[in-house]
Amino acid sequence: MLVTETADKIKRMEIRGAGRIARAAAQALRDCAEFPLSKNDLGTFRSGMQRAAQVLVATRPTAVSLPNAVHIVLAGLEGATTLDSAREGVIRRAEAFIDSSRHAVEQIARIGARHIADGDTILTHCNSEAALACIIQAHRDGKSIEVFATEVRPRNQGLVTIRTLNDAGIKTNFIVDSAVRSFINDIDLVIVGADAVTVNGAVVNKIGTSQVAHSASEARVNVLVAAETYKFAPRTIIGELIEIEERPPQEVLPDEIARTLPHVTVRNPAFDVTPADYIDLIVTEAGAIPPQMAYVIIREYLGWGIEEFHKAFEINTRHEE
Ligand code: RUB
Repeated sequence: MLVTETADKIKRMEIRGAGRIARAAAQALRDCAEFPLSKNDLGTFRSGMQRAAQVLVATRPTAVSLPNAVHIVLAGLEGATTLDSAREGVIRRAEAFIDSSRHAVEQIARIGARHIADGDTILTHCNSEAALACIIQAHRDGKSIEVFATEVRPRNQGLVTIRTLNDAGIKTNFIVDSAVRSFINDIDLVIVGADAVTVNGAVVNKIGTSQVAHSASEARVNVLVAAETYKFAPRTIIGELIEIEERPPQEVLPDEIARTLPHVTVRNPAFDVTPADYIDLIVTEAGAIPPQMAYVIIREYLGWGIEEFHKAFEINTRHEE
């Protein structure tokens, strides 16, 4: 698929969910690397790949999986001295990323399922491949479980979730988002996914996740986040904030109604931030960690330590002098 086509599908949310977005971007870069060039030289290839990366990263600002995936794939350009080796580097990196992303979900499912007990009632919010994989694995392991799934206004990702759970044969209750607190005392465990995990263990996920986690914390229900290591945000080490995507108001209120309400402004943030205090465990493919250990993942699995940032800063400062 062409880069512009993939970018368009991500923007329109035809491809959605942090893991799927990351794999689609990697696949688009892979296909782009194979594309014949008008000028067959390494410089043209490099700048073409950089431009493609920018187009993909600009589609949705919150899911850190997207720039992380692009960064991992473009590392295939490093050290390449010929066009062929650069092409091969990008293709190899992209395929390896897609493969490892799928394996990561399988591994998260195995680890996450261990934290689900026979007889548990689980609440999930939005549609997370990683979170659902844990729930489905527990069901496959023979545990008797029941799920509460939220509707997820305004884009109704809950419909995708209940279809998947239904197809897996899991007993599921479908509730509106505002009913979470009414049912929280029936819940044993909350499992959600993540679009980004910051260095201090806060989790950015679908709008409403923080309300779910707050209710769970108040009711002493454990909250488990299923997140691949490439959803951890390296630049939060230097205090960079995760941008929260604000989507079109028409998703919430149709224009014909909005037009009759000139004093009303519709706000439509797509994600929110759940502080580490409300999270018990983050299940990654490398193991289950308390949120406070997020830095270890950023350093050991993504290879970004504070020293790298210091080095980068020194270089920048020298340039500015
Ligand atoms: C999707 C969402 C999901 C995370 C994790 O939001 O918030 O919980 O992306 O999903 P949207 P996964 O529908 O706006 O993309 O585990 O599949 O990566």
